[in-house]
Amino acid sequence: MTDLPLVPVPLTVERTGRAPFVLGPWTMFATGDSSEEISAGVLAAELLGPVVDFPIGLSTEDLRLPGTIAIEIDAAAGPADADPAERYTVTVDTDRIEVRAPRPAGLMRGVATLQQLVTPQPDGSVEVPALEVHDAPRFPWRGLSLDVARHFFTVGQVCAVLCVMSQLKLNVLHLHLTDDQGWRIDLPSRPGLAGRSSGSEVGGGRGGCYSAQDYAAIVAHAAARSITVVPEIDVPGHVNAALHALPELTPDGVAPPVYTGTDVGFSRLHRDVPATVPFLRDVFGDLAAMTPGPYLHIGGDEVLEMGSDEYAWFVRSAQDAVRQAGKVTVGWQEIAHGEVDAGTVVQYWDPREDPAPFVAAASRGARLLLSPASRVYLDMKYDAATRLGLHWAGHVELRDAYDWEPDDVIPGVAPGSILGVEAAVWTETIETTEDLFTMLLPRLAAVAEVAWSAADRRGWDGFRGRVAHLADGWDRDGFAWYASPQVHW
Ligand code: TNX
Repeated sequence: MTDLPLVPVPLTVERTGRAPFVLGPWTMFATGDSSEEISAGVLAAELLGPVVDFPIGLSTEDLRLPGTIAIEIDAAAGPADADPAERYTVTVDTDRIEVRAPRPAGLMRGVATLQQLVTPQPDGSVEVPALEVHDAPRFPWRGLSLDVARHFFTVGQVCAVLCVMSQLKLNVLHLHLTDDQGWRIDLPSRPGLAGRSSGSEVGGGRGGCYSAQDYAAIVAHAAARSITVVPEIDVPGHVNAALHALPELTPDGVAPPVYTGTDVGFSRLHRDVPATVPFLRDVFGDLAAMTPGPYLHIGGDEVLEMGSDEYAWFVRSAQDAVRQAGKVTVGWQEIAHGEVDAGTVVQYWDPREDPAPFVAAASRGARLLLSPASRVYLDMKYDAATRLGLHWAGHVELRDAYDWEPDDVIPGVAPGSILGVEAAVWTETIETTEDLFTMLLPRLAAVAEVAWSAADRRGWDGFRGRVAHLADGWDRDGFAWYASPQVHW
């Protein structure tokens, strides 16, 4: 579709045949004077600076001057029939570049496109080919779920993830904040909880947790890139860390020990324990107050030792707590065994399960988020030789993460019920920044293209050629990546 190294591939790209724009120390960003435009300009300068190797200035006055890269809100920019939320236009001419979009998020997506178009030349100069891009996403939710519970990842590490996400136009960071091995967020209503249950992780390492300020910093870094943070507190299973710190949540009042293994399904909350309802109300209330985005994730997965009535009661109670806190519920696919409200987001992950419950939920107005494990679980090994990762859903090589069609994942679901696609990286085996990025890259680029690009615009042959060009940027930014043998890097 295009020879340009753009991932995800845009809706339309047209080369104009004119001479390229040449960047130099004289180049300036010029933005409108709203704070959103200035923020987009600052982010653009931050993204392009390392590519060109000289600082690029920013002005709010010289929008039309030659040599400028204009960044401006323009209601008419982007493909007219697309949702205005993230659509954008990038126009590169010999003496000017314009990035225009109806909304700030679109400006961010346009800047990400521009970053991929900047091409260092053999003679040391830096060019952008003359062209016009009109672009908009296929799905409004293009996410990555990061498990910070099995192994803890610091604010700095999460910000590095946000950086690579924004380069790929992903717009949702889902943080799996609690699990059997650790409770990673300090909440005001349960001041001792994180303190008592965050000092460990899988394998017995140091663990860690986010203070309210840490979490606010993650949210702010995400917002600067027009990325929404969706926090998850996993109930009613995966709660050993909560039970360890708050023994009043157990029937016998006895705290279970810290857990550092990797089994799932052995811990649970109890409907008939009096502390349970206040716990749900308070932790989701706290999380809502700390989270500007509209969604809270209630988990709901892998509750192996609970009757279906009690499970359905938990799904009801957690959704009520989230709604009372003013947010919309997201839950793993199992919640479709309970009563799912219209508008609730059901996150599909396990292809081994009968799809009937989530097909029914969708027909009653639930929205589906697709995370099929055999495609987008980026903690799966690439192949048998991969040092890290699990393989319960098979091996996930780059092509597996790329070559699938969201509309075909769940037979019987109308395409209009699909809200988007989300990759997930569980961290039972993943400990360091290098581990994390080796599992994310290049597969996150594949998932990003599945989620952003129109079905008729993308294809494996084109993708494997284009993705090869991203590796220079990953090296420049210090992100480890896996040299999949399916690509000529
Ligand atoms: C399943 S996916 C889980 C996680 C594990 C993951 C490992 C889901 C909702 N639950 O608890 O970490 O598999 O791949």
